[in-house]
Amino acid sequence: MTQAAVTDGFHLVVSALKLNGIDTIYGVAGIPITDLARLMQTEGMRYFGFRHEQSAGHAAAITGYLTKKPGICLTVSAPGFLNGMVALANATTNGFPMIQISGSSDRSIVDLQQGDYEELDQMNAAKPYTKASFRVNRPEDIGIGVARAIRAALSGRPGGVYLDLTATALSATLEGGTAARSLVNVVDPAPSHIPSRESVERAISLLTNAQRPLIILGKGAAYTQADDDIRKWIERTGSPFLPMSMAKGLLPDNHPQSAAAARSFVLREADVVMLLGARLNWLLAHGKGPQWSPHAQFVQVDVAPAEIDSNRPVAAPVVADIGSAIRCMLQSTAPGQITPSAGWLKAIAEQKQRNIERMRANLEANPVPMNFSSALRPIRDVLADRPEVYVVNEGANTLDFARNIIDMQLPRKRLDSGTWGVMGIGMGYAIGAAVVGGGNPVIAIEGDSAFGFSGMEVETICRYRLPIVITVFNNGGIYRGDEINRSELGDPAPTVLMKEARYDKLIEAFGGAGYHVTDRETLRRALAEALASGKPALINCVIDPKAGTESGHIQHLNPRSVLSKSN
Ligand code: ADP
Ligand code: TPW
Ligand code: MG
Repeated sequence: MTQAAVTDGFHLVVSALKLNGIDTIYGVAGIPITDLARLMQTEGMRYFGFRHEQSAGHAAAITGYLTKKPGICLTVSAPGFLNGMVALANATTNGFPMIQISGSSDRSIVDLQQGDYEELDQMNAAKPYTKASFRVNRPEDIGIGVARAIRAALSGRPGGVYLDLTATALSATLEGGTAARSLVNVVDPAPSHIPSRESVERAISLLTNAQRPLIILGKGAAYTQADDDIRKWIERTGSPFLPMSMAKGLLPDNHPQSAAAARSFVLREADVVMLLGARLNWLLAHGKGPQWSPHAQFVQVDVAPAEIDSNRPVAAPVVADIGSAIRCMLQSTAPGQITPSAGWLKAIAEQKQRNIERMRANLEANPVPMNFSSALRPIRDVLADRPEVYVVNEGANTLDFARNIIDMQLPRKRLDSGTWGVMGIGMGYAIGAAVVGGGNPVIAIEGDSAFGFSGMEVETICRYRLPIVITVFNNGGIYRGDEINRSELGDPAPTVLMKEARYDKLIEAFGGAGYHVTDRETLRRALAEALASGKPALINCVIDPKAGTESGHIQHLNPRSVLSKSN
């Protein structure tokens, strides 16, 4: 920083962030951080003002995932802070590096609960949802506070960090020399974790003896950005691989070793499974039956030691960062050393073929009104020639179908509801990807319910003129649009939304391009035109209200009353 005779907390925050290479901020302005947002702009940072802190937070989280630098969300006190917390907690759950910075009210009043404006003990409220939670009370601690937040967000398993800045610290002044000396340039915030030699040898020996190996790629592997080595490793082992949803594209979905089209078969039959940056959580049925063989043995590469044995015993843990682990494994494995049995590869190929045929039939069908497959068909075709486009995806049926139908060709292009299956990430992720995604366009494939959680951010998208095309899969409801009200009163049923809703009109209110489509040819043209324009657009896709299933593909997690009339 230039050494003025005197500076203040606002300037120190900006200098501390810039010193550490952070130049993009998402937030909502208000007391006490309005001037901080202004100053960020003055000082050459990009500040994106949102309509709701949750979306700003989601934009920050996905920025962290895509750039391996903590994404920053800036909020006001109490309610603004809490609005951002869902995104911060979601970042922690998904392992995305993010820092939420919130201004806070006068501590002497807050701590005695004397009823200050927006009073809340934010630092303690944030603790259960974050990797770390800090409060800066004095301007001379801003440098170290920012440094601690960056290191906590990035090291080990990345996650969310909360940094509380009191109004007092922000406005307090400090002598220029003291201020400059208080700043901290964080050195090597995510140091490599080299695996032990024994752990690598144990893993290789298990894989070498496998007949039916399987490699599962998770978003930890995508986050690592060791794309070339991961590809080399998969090809060297000749092993079938399954990408978890956000790891799609790490190797292209049409790679011959992809077993995605034979997913349940390979989970059930594999004898040695290597988990690369994927947790054995609900998304993998906890590694247990009936989806998994009780005899399968696991290799797990993860930077978080406590993740090992979380759901099932792991025979060969490799605690390391994935980049280092894969490099070591490549060095210690000769080509041809790990070879799946021919029978295994043949069985997978046959299974894939059968499933691909079935899917092809669904994609060829052209029902009126459109269903999920037929509406995704033109999107899939358009994206096949545009691998650089980011795909944001949320909903239930809209999520399940799009995950299966839309092929990804490049790493980290698919951004979705993730570990929690959360609704509301849509516009935040889309904006974050548009901002830090190298100028590539974004398509958000949204259920109509899912879109509603962050829909007001279309104004933000239009205000910043971002190249985002939103497709709303409008089936008039959560899961389905045809549920009937079972009461005597005339209220709509719990899962029903307005069938006739014209989401396209919403974006027109802000100068964006709206399209209303009821068939797949019009959808194809609308999407091609919208993507080519590079301007904000929203395509309202009318989908058959009867097309979906309740809870999508996770119906088994949805408890139903055995007594109520509703069954
Ligand atoms: P998915 O949902 O795609 O299955 P998860 O979020 O469940 O993926 O798992 C990601 C795992 O990757 C986490 O356990 C996390 O600790 C791990 N991870 C994240 N970054 C790295 C890294 N650089 N090296 C090793 N493991 C990592
Ligand atoms: C924050 C529960 C899971 S999926 C979903 C909800 C409300 C919406 C499904 O309807 P949509 O998709 O988007 O129209 P489709 O194609 O099936 O019709 N609140 C939060 N997160 C979750 N997951 C829910 C509620 C839910
Ligand atoms: Mg819907």
